[in-house]
Amino acid sequence: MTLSLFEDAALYQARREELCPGATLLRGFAAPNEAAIFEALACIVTQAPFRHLITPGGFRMSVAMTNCGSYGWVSDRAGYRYDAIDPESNKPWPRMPDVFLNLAQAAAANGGFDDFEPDVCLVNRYEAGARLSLHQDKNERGFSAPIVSVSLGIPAVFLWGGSRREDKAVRIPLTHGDVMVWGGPARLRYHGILPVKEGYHPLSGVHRINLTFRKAI
Ligand code: MD3
Ligand code: FE
Repeated sequence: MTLSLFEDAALYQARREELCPGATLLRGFAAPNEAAIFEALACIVTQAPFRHLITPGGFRMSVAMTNCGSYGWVSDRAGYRYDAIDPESNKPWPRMPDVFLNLAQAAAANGGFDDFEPDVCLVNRYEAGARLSLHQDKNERGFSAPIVSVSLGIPAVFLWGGSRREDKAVRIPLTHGDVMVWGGPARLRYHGILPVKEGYHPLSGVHRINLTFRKAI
């Protein structure tokens, strides 16, 4: 039997790991909603297809990205920023589906952050070999809201660093359905994803999908 997001808070307690103050790992939290999540994602990518952005330094990112919500995270030769308009379509980003918003808010509350109002969901798609080097998320206007991250599809190894780039990073394996909440003192920690290994998942095929919910503005 599959329990809904709201029926199983007690069960999730058992699989909740507090990594440090402000950082909570909710193993399998998104799994009960996997079908609705992938349906909503299919609708988003018809309007805003995945694309490989160019970094300000001129490199093509190995991770393919799209967004939904009031804003989207974009990168080009001019820099990183949030934009209400998708530069590929010149139209607003697709709206954030209810299943995404409800999941992000329930996870944030579970991690100790009530009233999370994300205005962006960045969708990252990794194929074998794709990676995200160590960075901080600091393009947002403020850092009081948490970041909620949902891992789907094939597994990956998350690199969890400290508040300085040279701080030693811990490796955390992430699998389908895992959700992480990062707020408070954990919000500006360095983090990244090691090159993804080949794999197959029935819902995502050869890909890893990550949903990152943020309050950008
Ligand atoms: C820790 N994405 O899009 S999400 C990103 O799996 C990004 O696609 C990774 O980092 C991914 O910027 C990791 C986990 C995550 C997100 C934000 C954080 C971890 C974080 C902010 C602070 C500390
Ligand atoms: Fe990040």
